[in-house]
Amino acid sequence: MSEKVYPVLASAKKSALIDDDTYQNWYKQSIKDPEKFWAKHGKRIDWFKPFTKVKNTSFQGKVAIKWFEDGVTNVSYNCIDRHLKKRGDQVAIIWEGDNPYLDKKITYNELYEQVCRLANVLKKHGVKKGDRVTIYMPMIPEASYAMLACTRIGAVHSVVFGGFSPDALAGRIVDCESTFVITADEGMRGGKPIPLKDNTDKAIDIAARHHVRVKNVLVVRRTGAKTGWAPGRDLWYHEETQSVKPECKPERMKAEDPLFILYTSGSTGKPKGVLHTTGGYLVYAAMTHQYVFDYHDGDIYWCTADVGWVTGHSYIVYGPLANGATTLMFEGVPNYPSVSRFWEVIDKHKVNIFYTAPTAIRALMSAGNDPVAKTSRKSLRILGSVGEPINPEAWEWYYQVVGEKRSPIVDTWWQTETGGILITPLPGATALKPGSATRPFFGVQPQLVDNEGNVLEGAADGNLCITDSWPGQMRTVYGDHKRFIETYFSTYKGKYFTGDGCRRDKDGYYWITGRVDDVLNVSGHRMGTAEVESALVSHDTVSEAAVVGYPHDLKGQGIYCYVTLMAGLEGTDALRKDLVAHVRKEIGPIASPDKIQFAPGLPKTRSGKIMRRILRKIAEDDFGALGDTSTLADPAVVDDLIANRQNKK
Ligand code: 6R9
Repeated sequence: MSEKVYPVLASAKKSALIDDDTYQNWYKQSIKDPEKFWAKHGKRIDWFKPFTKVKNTSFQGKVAIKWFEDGVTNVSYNCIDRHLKKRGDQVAIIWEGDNPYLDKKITYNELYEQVCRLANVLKKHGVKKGDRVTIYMPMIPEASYAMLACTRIGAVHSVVFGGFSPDALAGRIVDCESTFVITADEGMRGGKPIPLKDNTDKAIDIAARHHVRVKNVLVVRRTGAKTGWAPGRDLWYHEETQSVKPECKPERMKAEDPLFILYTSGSTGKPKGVLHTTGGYLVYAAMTHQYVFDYHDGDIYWCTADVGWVTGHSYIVYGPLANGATTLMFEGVPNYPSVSRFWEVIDKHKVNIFYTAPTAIRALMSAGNDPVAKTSRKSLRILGSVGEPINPEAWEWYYQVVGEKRSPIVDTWWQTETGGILITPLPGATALKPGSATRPFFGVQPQLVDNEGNVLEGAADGNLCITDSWPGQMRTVYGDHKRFIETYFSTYKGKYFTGDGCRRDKDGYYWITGRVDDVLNVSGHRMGTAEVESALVSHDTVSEAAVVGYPHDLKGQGIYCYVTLMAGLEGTDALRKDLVAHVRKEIGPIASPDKIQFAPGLPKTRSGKIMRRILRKIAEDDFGALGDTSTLADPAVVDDLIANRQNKK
């Protein structure tokens, strides 16, 4: 790993909100007296009724996490209403279409009207505080209106990424018993339409078979494509929003009232409904957005994530809008119409802060420097990275070529579960090391433990835990608190276990080394090997499947599947294609297997456990170091697996 150090840039230090002394000071305070620290920073949002209690959290026993619990507030009020006096005419959202000739600017005044109207539509159709609303949308402003409208009336949104299949959407509708869906006729990405309404129709049929009946579907007309229509159930967004008043009083919400559910993959079973609540989440999202990106009033800020992921929730919508920022929302993809698109959008809208993912950086890096060099990028001040470890080569390219050494890179480590950024540099405070997420944010106490749970001090390599709560932390798995405790607080008793491996160097910098559980990170998207396996075995021809990740130049990790067919069947290329299509249909294109190896047998222990360690090594073409195979029930299967490996170098 690179150990190069880049000192804090003088230019970044000059204007910075937080310098290194302040960081050290605040960090110490935040650990020594979290009550006092968060009592102060909890006031950064407006409360209808101020909180008097700050922190009431326990990682032991039943695990109960409460922040600012007797405070009353509303998220949409904080993201919109409180800004109107000062910045009603300021742009809140810049929308840049997939088609470079399409864009739109929405002021805070306009955002207020749109969100109020939509909130009234929800109410008109019977959506009440606490009800779950599923949002399955392209990257258009209406996606943000939908999220904010839910928060205005206290409904709990569940945003489902537009790239997910009808089956995956149905599973998420059923799990939280959502009876109202907001979608669009189609989405547009890279010039290609995505049939969101048709997918929704299919998902609703599947959900009905599981006894969850969706009452209404509100449809935004994005492309004008013809879609199915169920009269009485389906409603046009443009008609409904005109039929209601442009004002809607924000609901009084307790700090610990549920705000949203976001499904994410774990190492076992179905995706979990990560539940975030109102007050602590918003305080943490807003505070990290301000300090991590050194956000100043008037900055143009662009996060390229999709609102279907947590990064879109916290750093396109809630954090920036709570801070009264101008947030750019991009409908398209980095390479359409050309690989200069990101840099052209930066120039077009004079973007100051740019936040993207290593997978995009690597893909654009592979297109060479010319597509970057022909753009100006003079407006850029801060660069950010999120979603997976950034390899030092990609970091250097981002820093040298994209940022021309003028912009610090904040490599931000966090998770759906954490609500906001936990380990990150601060632009004016932290010397950078390419590939390291560097130091903890205020109030965050990382700890490394070995596999037996022994605490590791100083420079060490281990499993990353967090020992105490921060306001943005998830509160439970929706409908399954036991699973919450088991997943996060049982591996190492009384600690939040992140599932990530991590190294701490002699300077106390953290280097995330990737997941240590059976979760893959493919192009920054989290996926459980178990999900891909169950998609594969649901195919008629498959009797057993085991899925592992392997290093992939562009995606970070690729998906390698070992498939055992039903007796008498032969593995052909046609069947491979069929299996790939099947997984795409079951989960979505992001889960497309990269390699499929037909395996007559899988390496198992005598108790029947698949030895994934061996499968990972073979997928990496590194079978010289298979380790101990003596516990295998049938060591001969390994020879066959090696002989037929799909990643031969
Ligand atoms: C925000 C988000 C979380 C997992 C996490 C880790 C990986 C995210 C990272 C990073 C190294 C970074 N991850 N950011 N690894 N450096 N800066 O991505 O949430 O989709 O839940 O994924 O992503 O493995 O555990 P989520």
